Amino acid sequence: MTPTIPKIILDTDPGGDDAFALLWLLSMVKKGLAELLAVTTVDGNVGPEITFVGACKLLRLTGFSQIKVARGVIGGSQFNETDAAFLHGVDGMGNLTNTLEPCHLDYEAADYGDDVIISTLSQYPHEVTIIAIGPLTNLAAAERKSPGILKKAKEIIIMGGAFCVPGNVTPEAEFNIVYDVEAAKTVFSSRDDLIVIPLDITCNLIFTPAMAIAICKSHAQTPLGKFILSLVDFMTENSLAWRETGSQTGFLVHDAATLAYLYYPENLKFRRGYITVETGGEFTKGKTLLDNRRKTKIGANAWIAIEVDAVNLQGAMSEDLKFLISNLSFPNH
Ligand SMILES: [Ca+2]
Repeated sequence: MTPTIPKIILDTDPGGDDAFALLWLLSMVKKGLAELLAVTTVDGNVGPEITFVGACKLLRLTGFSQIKVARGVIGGSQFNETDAAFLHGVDGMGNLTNTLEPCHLDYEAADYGDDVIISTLSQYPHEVTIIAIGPLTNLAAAERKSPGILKKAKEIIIMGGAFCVPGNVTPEAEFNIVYDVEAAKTVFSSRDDLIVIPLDITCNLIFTPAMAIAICKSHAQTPLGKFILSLVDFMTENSLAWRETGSQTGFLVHDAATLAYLYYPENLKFRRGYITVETGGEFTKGKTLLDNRRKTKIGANAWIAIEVDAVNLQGAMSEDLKFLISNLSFPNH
């Protein structure tokens, strides 16, 4: 059987690490190895209009402004503590988006993420891969509006959850899950073969300023080169301040690990399991749980990544980003 080019919806809340996931995916589009049908933005790291504008500007920066962008469904969050602007910047991307060309799409006129997911999965049943790297609000809204629709995806790859490591928002909870626990519960109930990339492995993916310099090399003065270098510096400084990487200089590219599942799976190992989400705990809301007791179990809803080859994963990402920055379509970039 000849492999087919993956048709993809990227559901994202840019987000410094979202930016690297999107750029890595665009390198695959550039190579003819991905068809990016839509970017559905979502309320998360920063508010819904800001994630929409950020995604649009990144697509424009890289010459992909023809790709459809959807706005996030409003009102999903039950998480009242904070967004993640303290880590990612008030614009989600290092306070750098004001240095980029203006947003080319109208937020108010954009379709909502749930509607785009429903229409796209209906148009291409069992052909579309959803990569979900933000809170699961849009996916859950689609499932509630059209029960069973998420089963029409070919596969759903989720960055989210923390099982045997501390959370990155509360002691127990990872951001994408705790930001909208009801959405997470809905999505984890939607099918039995979710692909879940948790904090347990993404906390090993420290992307460094030296890697960024190597990627940009002779393109350091181009708009994309400047953006990458500045974003990595910003994220690194904040990540160190928030002890995200210990003493290691760099920042965690959590979301980019989803791309490895599709294109470099040799870098990941998985186990089966039934993930449940704590939706009501006073101290543990947003915690993701697996039953590791040595007793007979029936049923599972996910494949959960448990090991990563961080060196080779980031090597693959770096080489593909080099390809992207060296092959942009317009002469002055
Ligand atoms: Ca994200």
